[in-house]
Amino acid sequence: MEEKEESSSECEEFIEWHPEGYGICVKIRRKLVDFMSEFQHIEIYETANFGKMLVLDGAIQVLEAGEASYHETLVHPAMLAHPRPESVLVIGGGDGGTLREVLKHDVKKATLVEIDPAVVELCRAFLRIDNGSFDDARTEICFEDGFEFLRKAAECEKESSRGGKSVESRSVRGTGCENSKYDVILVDSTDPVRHARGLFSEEFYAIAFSALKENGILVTQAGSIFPLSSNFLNAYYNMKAVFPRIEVLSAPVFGYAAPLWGFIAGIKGNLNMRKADLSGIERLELQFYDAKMHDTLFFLPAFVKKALQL
Ligand code: AG3
Repeated sequence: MEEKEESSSECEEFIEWHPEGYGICVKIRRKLVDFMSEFQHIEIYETANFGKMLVLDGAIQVLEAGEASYHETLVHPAMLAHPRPESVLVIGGGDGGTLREVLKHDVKKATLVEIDPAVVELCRAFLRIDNGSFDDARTEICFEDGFEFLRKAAECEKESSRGGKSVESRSVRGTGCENSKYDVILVDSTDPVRHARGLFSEEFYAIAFSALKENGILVTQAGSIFPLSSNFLNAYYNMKAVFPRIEVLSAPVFGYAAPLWGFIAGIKGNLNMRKADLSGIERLELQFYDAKMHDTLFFLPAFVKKALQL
């Protein structure tokens, strides 16, 4: 296939329409990947002007030039609010962007639970935003449904507290990496459709709550906040039913058809996300998030506060 000029009118366009009747259109230089996996349609493009782009089932997940604000907001406020985040669980995140940011911290173990091995394989080879994080010694990758993974962990835990049968049950039912508790859980999923729907349910949040250590934080990407989406509201109320304290963060994510993207943090125990210790922020070498931005992430448009009764 011939390389095309950026300015060429022959460039193709990729359009993602939202059901509400608006969308985003990106000029494409060429398609690198077009693959139907067991779970979804995976496409990776080289765009004309904004780097590579990952699309799953027609929804843009990563636009290289815009992914920093998404991944940095999902990861760092929680990691900095925790005094010692040693054990981190990432659910979804098969492109490696979240893992890359997590590993900038001094963690002992980062477990990635991704349902679709093809996403990891293709992103590792063609998207390449993981910065080597898939091969980091602290990384453990499980190809499994995130909800199932945590459900098994909860069963394991119940059995071991009943009489120490956990090793047995682990070898029968699990992959072995579900047998621990986490300081931070990050849900980097697709929109709540098909296999990802459960990751926004009250039942999932309850299981995730018990998979956190005494002090822990779960952060999920939660959809568009402006316009205020039903996806966001569902996640918000389901999480609120489980966690004693929650925080809403929002950031502009270039590549998503919404000027503000929402993230919801559920806090367990004695942690204060707004007053996180930001002294280590400089050494993280970030593109979007810094100490001033930290405060900004917690400001919400008035109409959102009103809708959430804040
Ligand atoms: N996951 C959240 C993407 C949601 C985008 N939705 C959409 N385009 N309709 C992003 C994965 C990045 N690691």
